[in-house]
Amino acid sequence: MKIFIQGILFFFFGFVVAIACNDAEFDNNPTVNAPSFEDASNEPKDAPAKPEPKKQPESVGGNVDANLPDTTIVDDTFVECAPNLEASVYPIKALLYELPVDTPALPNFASLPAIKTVCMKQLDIATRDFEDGFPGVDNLIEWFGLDIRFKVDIPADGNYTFFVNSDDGSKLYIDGNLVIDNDGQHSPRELSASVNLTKGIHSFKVEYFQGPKTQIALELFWQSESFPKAYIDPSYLKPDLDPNFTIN
Ligand SMILES: [Ca+2]
Repeated sequence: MKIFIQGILFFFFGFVVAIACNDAEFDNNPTVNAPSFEDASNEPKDAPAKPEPKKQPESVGGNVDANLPDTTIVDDTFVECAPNLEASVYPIKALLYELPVDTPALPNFASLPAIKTVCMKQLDIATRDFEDGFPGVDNLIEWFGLDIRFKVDIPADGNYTFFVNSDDGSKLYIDGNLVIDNDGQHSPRELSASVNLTKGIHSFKVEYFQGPKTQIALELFWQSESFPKAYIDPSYLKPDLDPNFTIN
């Protein structure tokens, strides 16, 4: 019996040693190969270690090449509106309308069906070609209109001058009053007007339309006795949260 047990132990021990050797050989393989690789590169021995190549993320839905740049967002002038506009960096909401070819001036937006709600960071579109269109809307780069709403937190009582540069037409309303009429089909044109405003929140509306492609422009500047002409800093821009001013 004793011999039998010794035999079993001997056999088992031999088996464990065989596996351990196998593992050791596997673990040592990279170390064994490494010197010959380094020697072949002729790098000085004291060269800093090469950084490990970045591990590629596992492909989830097909053969996506992780090295390709993300080209899905090419222009963030107009984006899908965030659920919480107050926390969004795109707080300016606009209803988008398709217009008939050869529209000569701003339409009455209330009489038209809007096709989309889009959001913007700022009215800072300097004159440029517009070829990227709107998120989720195909090939709308001319003959469209935007009814744009937002609030401005006026920092102090005073006289403010506003400037609107647009291609094509635009109108600026503050608290329901027409302040600048820059309407009509035209290349970039800047008009200005001054108004007295009290400190606090005021409602702004900018109506805009793009006539023939491809050039667009839509810039809103302000200026007061205490600061020079500039875009309205985003910290003064607030969303218009009117629940009726949206489409889904
Ligand atoms: Ca145009």
